[in-house]
Amino acid sequence: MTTKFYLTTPIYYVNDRPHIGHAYTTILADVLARFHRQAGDEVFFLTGLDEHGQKVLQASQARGLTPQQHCDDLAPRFSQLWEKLGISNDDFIRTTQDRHKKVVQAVLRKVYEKGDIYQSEYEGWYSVAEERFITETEKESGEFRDVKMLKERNWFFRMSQYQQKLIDHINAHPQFIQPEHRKNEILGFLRQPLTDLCISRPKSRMGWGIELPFDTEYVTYVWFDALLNYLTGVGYLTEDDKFKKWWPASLHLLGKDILTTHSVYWTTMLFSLDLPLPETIFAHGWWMLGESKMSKSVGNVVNPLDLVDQFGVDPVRYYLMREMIPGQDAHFTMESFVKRFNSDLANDFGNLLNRVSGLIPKYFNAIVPEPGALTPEDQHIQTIAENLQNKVPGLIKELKVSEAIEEILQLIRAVNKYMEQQAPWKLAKENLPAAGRVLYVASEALRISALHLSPVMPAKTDTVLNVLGAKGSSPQWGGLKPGTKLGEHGALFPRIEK
Ligand code: ME8
Repeated sequence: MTTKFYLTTPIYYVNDRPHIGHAYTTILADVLARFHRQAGDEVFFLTGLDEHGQKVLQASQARGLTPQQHCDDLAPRFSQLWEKLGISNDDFIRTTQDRHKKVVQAVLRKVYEKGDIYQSEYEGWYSVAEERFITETEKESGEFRDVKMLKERNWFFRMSQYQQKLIDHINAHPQFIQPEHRKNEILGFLRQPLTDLCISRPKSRMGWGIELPFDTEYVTYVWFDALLNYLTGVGYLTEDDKFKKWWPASLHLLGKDILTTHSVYWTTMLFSLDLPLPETIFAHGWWMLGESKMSKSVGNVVNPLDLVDQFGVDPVRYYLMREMIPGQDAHFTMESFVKRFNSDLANDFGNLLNRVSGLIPKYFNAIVPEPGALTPEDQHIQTIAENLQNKVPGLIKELKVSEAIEEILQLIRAVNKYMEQQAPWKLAKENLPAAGRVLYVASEALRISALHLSPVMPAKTDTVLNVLGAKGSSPQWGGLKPGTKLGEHGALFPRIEK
């Protein structure tokens, strides 16, 4: 039976070009999507852009463009970057698309008719930077910038009435908010009374958004609009079969900065719509540069394209996946990038390929030799390779991508060590079949590690599998066929010299 797996990234604001933080979430989602497809699951992977609201409006004004011109100009920078990074998303949603505006307006009508939306005058602290009213406690925390007192007539969503239902849901579904410590933060937040959510902005103050269907003087608050992309993307209210097939989402992947909007605003919106909640919301940590979060407003961002142009796509994907433990923060440094590249990719993985593809042509006419009966040393390598099949899927399910990679690298390191001990280059002179056996075992382990690494480095592992004539083979031991002619290749990961 195939399992369906619907996963999403946040839809990013089009207020500037994408940086490595956006690339990280999107690559992580892509790696998960590829792992699931490899395991035989049916996957729908959605990403896209958040194009309404004040931040986008301000960014367009700063460039002297209309907001729509600004969005149309910047959107390709995201989609083209995703293409360059090998992102295998199934759809790319933009909130200014008609299909989305229709869903937002239909949802507003439904929620309004249900009696979950009401109008009221509200006076309170408003954070211009965050685009929302904040509580007194939040103001005192000092974490919000551009705070001012604002009095306005607005439309509100009765979020507060769903507070207990949400708490009960979180407690009854341990997988719902991940990692555990983030779930506890949300439960802590929910110990305070939940207020209702202001879901409108008067056009007189901020007109860039989707008009409320029941009051044309207002546009929809950007978060109420944006979160609904997860429904639009799978055909809510328009393509019933598609929607039935994919909803609820299996995984919403996001950074910890937007966990509250997802676990509180979004879930109560879904309650109001009588729709099931996503299975898991996973909040990863931040990429930091020095002591600060990498962000456009701080201005300390690393441009993923610069790295990719210099070192290639797969090493960047590898570094981001290996270096961050999802759930914790990670520090970006060029030193750690170069170190990972040289040690894991050039010395371990690339070196194993070079050995195999250097020795088999030299002693066996580039034909994969017959292994014959395996020795205990060979079987040790076989066991590590076979164990990966049990370990990797479990780790991926828990989003422990970094640990999964480390497991695969341990196989590669074990094979390199085995090669040094067995020294097939010496064996070839005394006992050619024994050299053949060792080279078979090493090539087979290389094939299996390349298959396991392929969701992380699709292009480079493709090269390895092509060399071994093993594209599309299964990760079971014995998939490499003796008699296969090896292909040729260039340097897989040329060492980065200082
Ligand atoms: O919040 N480290 O969009 P956004 C890791 N439009 N991840 C980072 C990061 C960093 N330093 N900086 C950004 C929005 N991210 C809304 C979302 S969803 C319905 C609406 C990633 O452009 C991370 O995934 O500010 C974070 O949650 C997201 O970008 C925020 O992107």
